[in-house]
Order: sequence, then structure tokens, then C-alpha cells
Amino acid sequence: MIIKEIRMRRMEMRMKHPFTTSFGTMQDKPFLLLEAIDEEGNSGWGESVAFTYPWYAEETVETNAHVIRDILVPLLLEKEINHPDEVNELFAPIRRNNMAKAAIEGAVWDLYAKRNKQTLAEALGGKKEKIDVGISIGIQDSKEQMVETVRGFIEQGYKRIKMKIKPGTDIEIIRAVREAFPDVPLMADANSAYTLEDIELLKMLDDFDLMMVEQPLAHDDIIDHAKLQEELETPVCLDESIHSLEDARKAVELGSCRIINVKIGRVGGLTEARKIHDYCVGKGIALWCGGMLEAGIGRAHNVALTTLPGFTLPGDTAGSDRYWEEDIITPEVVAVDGEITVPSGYGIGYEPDLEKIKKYMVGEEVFRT
Ligand code: OSB
Ligand code: MG
Repeated sequence: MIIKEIRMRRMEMRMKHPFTTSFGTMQDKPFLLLEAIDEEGNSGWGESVAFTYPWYAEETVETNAHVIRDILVPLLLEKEINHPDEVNELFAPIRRNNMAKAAIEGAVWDLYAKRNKQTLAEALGGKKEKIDVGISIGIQDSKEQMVETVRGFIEQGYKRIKMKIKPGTDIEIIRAVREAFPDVPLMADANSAYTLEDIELLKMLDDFDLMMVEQPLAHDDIIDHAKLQEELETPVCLDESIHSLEDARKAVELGSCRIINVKIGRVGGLTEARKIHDYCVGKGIALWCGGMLEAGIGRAHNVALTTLPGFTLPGDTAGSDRYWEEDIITPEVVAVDGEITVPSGYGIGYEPDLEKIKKYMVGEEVFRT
């Protein structure tokens, strides 16, 4: 196929509820939607997961717009592409900017699957018809509030509960939730809010039978995490530290984690995500698919990735209604009893809703030669 045109739409949506992590609070969600169009007029869709501020990773909506427009699009337009893995190779000389790369590569994957009359899940090699999903809950005002919020999501059937923690809002919150729900699969995500100086506190996590603690230490660290994992019974899961297969290999060889959260944007696309998957399956490292508060297109990509067999733990891909009054795909992503049924339509399997996309669109750039 030849990519003849790429459309970059700037979107602005607002989440139903603010979401608070150790690095800040988000509610407005500006993001980019990418549409890749081939020589036959077929379209594929991708979503950039970069935020407005570089507090989770260094990329932002604006850096993505620049890198996509000025660097990645010129590499891709008019090229003969036989498989989306070739996009990963084409972008390899460009350092990092993984969320920008993933947004375009995702559009090419969707397009490729549609051309081949396959679901995106099938094109990736995924076999599951349903995926298990959990929920990620932001920092709440009090432990009572956290217990009530957790209760609501347990009632909706989500298969594991992840709570955001930060220094001062950690052990007592986890203790309260664990006492209220002794058997629920629980975990905590610190988004890099601790250092090895907090090791005594982090060891207390072992009292609560957590599935894992996610990214407790620095966003760019794998050395200290290895030291921490030595001292902890609770499995360490890495999120921010893993940007590639090479990062995953080094972390696994060092013993920095027993579990990896795979985010398509953070690792530069579905091709790289699948490489990490294949490596981790070989090494016995458990995987799950993380989330970036995506709208429908990004969410659909997460659903497809999670169908790969190594994604053995419930991910963060909750239903659209957890985030949005209305999503921009038809149907919306629906989680019932903590399961999402993988759609059977070709490509991402959810139809981009052009009316709704127009409603939330604040700008558009069209690239063709
Ligand atoms: O660390 O996984 C994270 C949201 C924003 C930035 C980072 C993270 C998160 C989440 C929410 O945990 C995942 C989701 O519900 O999409
Ligand atoms: Mg995380």
C-alpha cells in the first residue's frame, strides 16, 4: 500500500472526572487523531496519547504535532509499505518521540488490517475473544472516599483495582481498602514518587497482598528498581522506565521488575509492543496493557493489543463511560463484569464517529505531496 494522505486532527475533550496522580491532576484532554489514507481511499486511524504537559513523559501534544508534521509524515508519504512493521523501521533513525511515532504507526496498522479484511487483533496475532480489564483510580481526598470509589468499581465488575499513591497518601489508603475488600485483586501505582530512601515504607506494601507495585522509583531508573525488587516480596511492575524492547531486556536481565505495563504510545507503536510481548513471554515476565486516559481510537488499539496471549493480567482499559460523557467511536468500548468483547469488524473494529469527531475538533492539518 502507499500512504497518499495523512490528516492530523486536533481534539479537545473533557473527562467526566478529574484524574489525580503523584505528578498532577488532569481533566481537559487535548490530543491528536491521525488518519492515514491509502491509494484506494481506505482509511486507518491512530491516536496520540501525549498530554499537554511533560509530567509523565517528555512528549507533549505540541511536540507530537511538530514531530509528526515536520519529521514523520515526510518519511512515510508516498512510500510503498507492505507491512506496518516497516513503519517501525522507517522511524527507527528518529530518536524517541515514541508517542508521535505510535500515533501514525497505529493508523497504518488499522489501515493494513482493513485492507486484509482482518481485525486488528488478528493482524497482530491475538486470539482472545474477550479481554479482562481492571480500573485505575486516581488519588482521592480521603481514605473513606477511596473505599467508596473502589466499592463502586468492584460493583461494576472490574477485575482488579489499581490505586494511585504518593508520599503521604499511601499505606493508610491501601490498608483501608484492603480491610474493606480482603479478597479483591489490588495494586498501587506511584508514578515515580519515591526513592530508595523510602525503602522501609515500600517494604510495608508486602503486608497487603498486592498484585504488584507499579513504577515506585524514578521514571528513568532500572538500577534502583532492581535493588528494591530484591528487598520486596511484592512484584515490581515497570511503566515509565520501559520505552523499547531493549529497555525491557535490560530491566529483565537486571531483575528490575517481574511485570511490565505495556503502553503502545510509550514504546513507539504496536510493532514494538509486540516485540516486547514476544520477549517477555519467553522470559516468563507477566504483561498487561496500560492506559493513557484515551478516547475511543486509542482505547480500541489497546483492546486489540491485549488479545495477545502474554497479556495475562487485567489491564487499565476500562469502558469509554469511565472517562467520557460520549466517546468518538461507534459503538463505544463497553466493559461488562470486567470483560470487553473484542469487536469483529475489520481493523480497530469500532467506527470513528465523524459527527462527534467534528464536534470536539479544534483544528486540522492535511498532508499530501
Ligand atoms: O501511570 O498508568 C499510568 C493515567 C495517566 C498517566 C499515567 C497513568 C495513568 C493511569 C490511568 O494509570 C490509566 C487509564 O485509565 O487510562
Ligand atoms: Mg503507571
